[in-house]
Amino acid sequence: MKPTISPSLTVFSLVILAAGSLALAQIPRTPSPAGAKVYFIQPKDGATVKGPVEVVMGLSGMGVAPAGIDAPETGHHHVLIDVDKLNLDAAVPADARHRHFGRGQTETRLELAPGTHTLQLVLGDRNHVPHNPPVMSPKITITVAQ
Ligand SMILES: [Cu+2]
Repeated sequence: MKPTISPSLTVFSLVILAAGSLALAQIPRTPSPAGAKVYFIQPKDGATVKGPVEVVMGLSGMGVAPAGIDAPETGHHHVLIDVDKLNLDAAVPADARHRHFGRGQTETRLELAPGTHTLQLVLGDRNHVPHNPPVMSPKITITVAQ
């Protein structure tokens, strides 16, 4: 009898291959609409402020939704403090320099050490992953007075 490859083994191999390539694939990013923008209403770029720093976050062209909510063209704010480079293909880290506002907050007060700091806003989808294209503010520089 001629040896044949069992069909179930072939299907099994294909499933393994598919699972392997899925693991290698990047986390899917949620599309953002053209023209969407996040920006600082407060503080202003170049401002010297007293701590705690009052931050007011603005968003246009999209809506604010809490993390975990699957609604089109929405996201939640993140403030990046003194962060040079963010990996756009992963969830925003959660630490002292990457602050999440996953309840949909648009205002906060930041306790920052006296001196110069950069702040940047990035919107994240329900999984905290930046949209595609990313909705990020320009980086602003502030000085926190003693
Ligand atoms: Cu988040």
